[in-house]
Amino acid sequence: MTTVCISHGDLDGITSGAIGLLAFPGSEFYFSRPSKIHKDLYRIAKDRPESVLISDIAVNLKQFDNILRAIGRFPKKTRLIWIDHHPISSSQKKRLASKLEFVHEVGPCAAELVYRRFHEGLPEHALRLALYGAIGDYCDETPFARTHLDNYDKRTLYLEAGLLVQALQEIDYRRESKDLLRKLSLGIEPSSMNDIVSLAMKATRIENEIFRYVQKHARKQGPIGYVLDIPIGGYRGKSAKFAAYVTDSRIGISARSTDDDEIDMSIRRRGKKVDLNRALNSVLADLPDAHGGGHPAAAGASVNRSDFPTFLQRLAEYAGRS
Ligand SMILES: [Mn+2]
Repeated sequence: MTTVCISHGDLDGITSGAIGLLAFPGSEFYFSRPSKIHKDLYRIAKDRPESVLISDIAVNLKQFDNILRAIGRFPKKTRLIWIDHHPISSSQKKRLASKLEFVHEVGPCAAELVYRRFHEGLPEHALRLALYGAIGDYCDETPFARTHLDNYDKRTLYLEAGLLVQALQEIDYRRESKDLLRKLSLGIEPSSMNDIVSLAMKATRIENEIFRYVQKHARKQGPIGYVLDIPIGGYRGKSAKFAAYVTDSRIGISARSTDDDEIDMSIRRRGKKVDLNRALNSVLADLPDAHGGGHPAAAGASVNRSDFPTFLQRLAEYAGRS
């Protein structure tokens, strides 16, 4: 019988997954994401695992029924735990909680929630991993994070977490991230991983170039600053933030044209006025083939290329009202 941990590929996903491995030693580990978690669950159900821990995967509204069906495929005695911090409606939360152990809170990062759920018996370095996750997801102002950051020298923890945040910009998410996750669960510090340190330095130099690129190329529409097709993969969240700053806007977007004529966006806010997740729910509702969502401060969306101007205009109007 096996236990399985499933998590997301960003820093909060990796650290929450690494804490999961400490809580369920010897687990299989898989990366997933909201758009494919139902398929992964179908596949994993066939192995009839003893327990499954899912962390940092948002519950996808559009796949909700498929997710419930996939959960129904597991044997009765499989222990299913889903720990997440992305916004979800209370009715969906209730329905999910009737099928499995659903640990959910908006505010803390997933790594904090996984740590708090299993903290008894976890080694000391699990707590550091929870703090790296919190820093990675900008969730470092919760009572838990504040208290524990204060127990160490928080400047050192920001350095360690910063190395991970930066290196992840340059890492192939499936293979190398899995290695990284295993090392973190063993308690190896990022500053002791030579490959991570040099990737982090490389990523930081690239980031500085990107800042200058965005300074030159960002455009402004009302309260939105956006940049289209930065000439490098990744760095989307960062370039979105830069686009807001250099155009003195409340919302920043880094947009990328895809091969199938869509515009794929990372969206960040500047200041705390606009709830991006809510804004997208409202703005995307009647745009054909459009989808997106995320957190109040960080989100993603995708629209048909021809709808991009309409999208910008509606989002600008929404931001103007909030
Ligand atoms: Mn997260």
